[in-house]
Amino acid sequence: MFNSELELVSHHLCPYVQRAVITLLEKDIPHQRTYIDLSNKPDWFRQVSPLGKVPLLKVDHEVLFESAVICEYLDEITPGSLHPADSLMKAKHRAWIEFGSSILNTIAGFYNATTADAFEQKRLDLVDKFTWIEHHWQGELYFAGDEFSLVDAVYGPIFRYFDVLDTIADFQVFAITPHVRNWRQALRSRPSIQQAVSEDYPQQLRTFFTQRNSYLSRLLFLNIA
Ligand SMILES: N[C@@H](CCC(=O)N[C@@H](CS)C(=O)NCC(=O)O)C(=O)O
Repeated sequence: MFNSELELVSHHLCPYVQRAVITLLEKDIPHQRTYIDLSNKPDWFRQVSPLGKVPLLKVDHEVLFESAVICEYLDEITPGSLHPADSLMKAKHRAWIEFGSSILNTIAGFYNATTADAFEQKRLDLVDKFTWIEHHWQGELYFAGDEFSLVDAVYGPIFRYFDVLDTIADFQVFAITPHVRNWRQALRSRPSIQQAVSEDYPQQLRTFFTQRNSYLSRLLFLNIA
């Protein structure tokens, strides 16, 4: 079927990298992973990464960037598909994947907010975004029914943030979104999603949060004290 050597240039906490790892695992694709320090990017990485971001996928001597592109490529080179065949449905899935990226930006705003007001505003933005999904939910176990899709590969890493955030406080982000809560639970049980990060991911993410010098860092400090 497919003879190229694949290497995913990665970072332990990156949710965009996780999308690619989940796709690799779902499609059972042999690959290597190389982890880099994003606060001290190696020269070889700067030379091949146009945006200076992970994930990158090296395919023999070619380099792909942008997680959505990488996931679609991995999906296309292997049997079966994690995208719908119908063009309109495929476009819809891509749109909700893009929405997932905007949720990730809001999550970053949430853990970086420096004041209680800014933090609360980001919390409300998250509630609002998940409420959009709730109102448009047509899925069952997964986004497209019983079949796992690339949309699920995007939201698994999003929900994973809240597994750690839930240990700090109850931020009530999913209080009014029962379908989203069930979806979160289904994705948490999926082996590819569980295996997309290392066992010490929760501790690494907590450490990352404490280093933000943000409102959440202070909550975490109080939580530990
Ligand atoms: N749109 C990109 C976003 C990737 C991204 O933001 N990666 C972050 C880590 S999670 C990164 O590499 N940041 C390094 C930097 O911006 O310097 C994608 O979907 O691949």
